[in-house]
Amino acid sequence: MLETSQPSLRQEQHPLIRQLADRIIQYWQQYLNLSPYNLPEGLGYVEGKLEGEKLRIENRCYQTPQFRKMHLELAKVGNNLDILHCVMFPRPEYALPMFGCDLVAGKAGISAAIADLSPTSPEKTLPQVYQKQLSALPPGQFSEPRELPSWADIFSEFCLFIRPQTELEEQSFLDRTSAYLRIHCQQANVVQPVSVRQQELYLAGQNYYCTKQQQNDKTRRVLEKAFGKEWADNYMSEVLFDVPE
Ligand code: 18B
Repeated sequence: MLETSQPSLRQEQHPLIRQLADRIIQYWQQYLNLSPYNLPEGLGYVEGKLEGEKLRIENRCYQTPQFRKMHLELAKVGNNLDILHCVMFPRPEYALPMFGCDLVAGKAGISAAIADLSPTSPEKTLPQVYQKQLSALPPGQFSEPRELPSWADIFSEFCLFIRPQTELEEQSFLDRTSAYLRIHCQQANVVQPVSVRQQELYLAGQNYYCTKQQQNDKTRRVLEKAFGKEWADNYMSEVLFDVPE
């Protein structure tokens, strides 16, 4: 049996994080043919100390015929910080973008909600069918958009990066992110493999994405404080944003 029940940390997370985690697992089960994916030894569940507070990390990982690795991570720092992180890495045979999202909740609520389907093509554009479907979605109303940092040139024009102000905005974020994920899973089920030459180019696109994500100092700082620099380096390059061979 494939273990797809929710991780226990989930129960202690901000409601939006719980809902998005549920939705992600639901769509993965509904649309894709999941097999287990084994993370490096000892990195499924980890605990560290961040300024006297416990940092707990719970990972869920799957693979499918189209995706080399689909990673859902929940993290909790004491009672101060809840984090959801999700990335779907396509197999290089498929010219698919990267689905990624990050939710960060502090005591005052969600400070960062980000979701995107990021291009991996040499032109750094999304496939036309994605552009068409994403353009057709209802835009959602968000009163506080956030500005992307300088490393973030990997994201598409559909990247959603906001600080939700109300529960209604939280639900709009959930709806739009779910739609991104649904479109992506549906496309993955009909996509045809590309030539070996093209595969190299798309793999280079994934490499670029990972290299840029590894420059996120806000993620790195949380991990470094709890586990030390060496561990954080290894975790960012081997678990969060590993570059396929
Ligand atoms: N991320 N995030 O995943 N990050 O992993 N995240 C933060 O309110 C963690 C991804 C992204 O403004 C913040 O400012 C930890 C993916 C962007 O400079 C914290 C983990 C995407 C920003 C964390 C994690 C992504 C951001 C600050 C491992 C996008 C803004 C919160 C579990 C697809 C960066 C805030 C900036 C912010 C932490 C994006 C604390 C520890 C997949 C763009």
